[in-house]
Amino acid sequence: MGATTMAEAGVSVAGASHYYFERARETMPRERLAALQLKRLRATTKNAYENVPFHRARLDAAFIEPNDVRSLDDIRLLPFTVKTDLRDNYPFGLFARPRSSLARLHASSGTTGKPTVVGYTENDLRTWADLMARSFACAGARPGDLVHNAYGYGLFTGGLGAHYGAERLGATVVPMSGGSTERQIALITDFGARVLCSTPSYALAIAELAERQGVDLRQSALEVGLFGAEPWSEAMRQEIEVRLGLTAIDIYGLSEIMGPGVACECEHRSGLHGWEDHFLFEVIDPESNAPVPEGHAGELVITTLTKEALPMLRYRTRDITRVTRAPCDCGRTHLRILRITGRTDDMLIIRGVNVYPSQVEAVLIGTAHIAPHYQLVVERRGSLDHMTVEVEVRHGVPPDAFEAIARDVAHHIKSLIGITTDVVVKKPDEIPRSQGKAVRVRDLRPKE
Ligand code: DLL
Repeated sequence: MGATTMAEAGVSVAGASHYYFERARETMPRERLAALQLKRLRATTKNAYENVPFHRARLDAAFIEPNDVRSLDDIRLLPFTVKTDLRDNYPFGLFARPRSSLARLHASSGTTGKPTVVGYTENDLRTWADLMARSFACAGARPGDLVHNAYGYGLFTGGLGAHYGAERLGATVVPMSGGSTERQIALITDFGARVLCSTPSYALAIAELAERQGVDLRQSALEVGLFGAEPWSEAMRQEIEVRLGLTAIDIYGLSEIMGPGVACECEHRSGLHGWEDHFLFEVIDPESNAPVPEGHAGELVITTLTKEALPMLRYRTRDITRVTRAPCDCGRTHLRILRITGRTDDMLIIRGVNVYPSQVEAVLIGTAHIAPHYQLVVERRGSLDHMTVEVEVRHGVPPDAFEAIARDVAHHIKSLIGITTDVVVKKPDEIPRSQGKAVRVRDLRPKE
């Protein structure tokens, strides 16, 4: 894959100066993009069919051969792949290449049973670094920038994914990983990082400790943050921007498909460009499995188009979003995935009302005296689910104000989301802080 198109960088689109890592690819006319996708979809289906017995058996059972894929709409002939398919074929059963020819493995933390293992060939790693470099550039990072990488290194794809992408861009990386927050603050300040990579919840934890230490990160060199790996709200974005003094950019990805860099916002921040030369995106109704019309919400389904080691056919991400193919002012032609509002498996049904944690977050962050840290505790009371919202006051709020704050928060949640909740107001620092993905829900309901 020809990656380095630095010579084409800094070109002008509609009067504005835009920087692309791979301009020709990123601004490719949609018809050409579709033709490239079809060619690659056929190759991917062939790779899966010929090299993964699991996929071959399922395609055979559906009487489909790779040659039957003649148009992009024919993707609907292919069966879906779900997370349990990876677990059932643990550890390497879905790999299309012998383990000995792979360059790297990553794995999910696997809170429920076996971890999910993913593998990469050298080419897969090269593509991943290119797409992460493309995402960095799209977000506003530039060659020569200092990138402070606070995504966790190790089996999680965040750390190494961002690391090699930043290097590929031509930036200087500080491979910090998560944790040691005090040290993070010192190095961000001393080295003069312009770009910060972390989960949005950890970015806030960094901001908070800095404020307590009397370090004003708004005066630091930080200008751009690439935040992802967990759902976050527009309200959270504003909070982070105000407290860190940077532009907060949303970046999306998942290990089963690659890792970070599947999609990323540009400076216009009106959806995340999904890199369609390497992935085919669909949005379906998670109940009926039928495609939803463009712009409607549904479950994001992704097919990899170039992955050698782990081709994925119609992977059910469980992430809920909408997409638009309308042109973007940045000149990129790749579709935009709107902010992920939650996961099908995160959805809570409280007395018949469907609620995502991110909706509660949006209400909390707009409320006076409340710090942007919270947990939702879900219990079964009789035959009904009940939610307790645990919030934390900002420093300096006196305990005799807690009761009124609790009433205020409960009232806002009731009027904006329509559910009745108990609200427990805690003192500063009583809600656990994350160094990676925040734990937003404590589900105490009996397991079915
Ligand atoms: O979280 C990869 C990643 C690392 C993405 C760093 C962005 C930055 P997994 O651990 O496999 O991979 O988790 C993937 O996290 O299906 C979503 O539910 C969620 N997620 C990731 N990015 C976002 C985002 C990485 N920007 C799962 N907004 C996905 C909302 C996100 N949810």
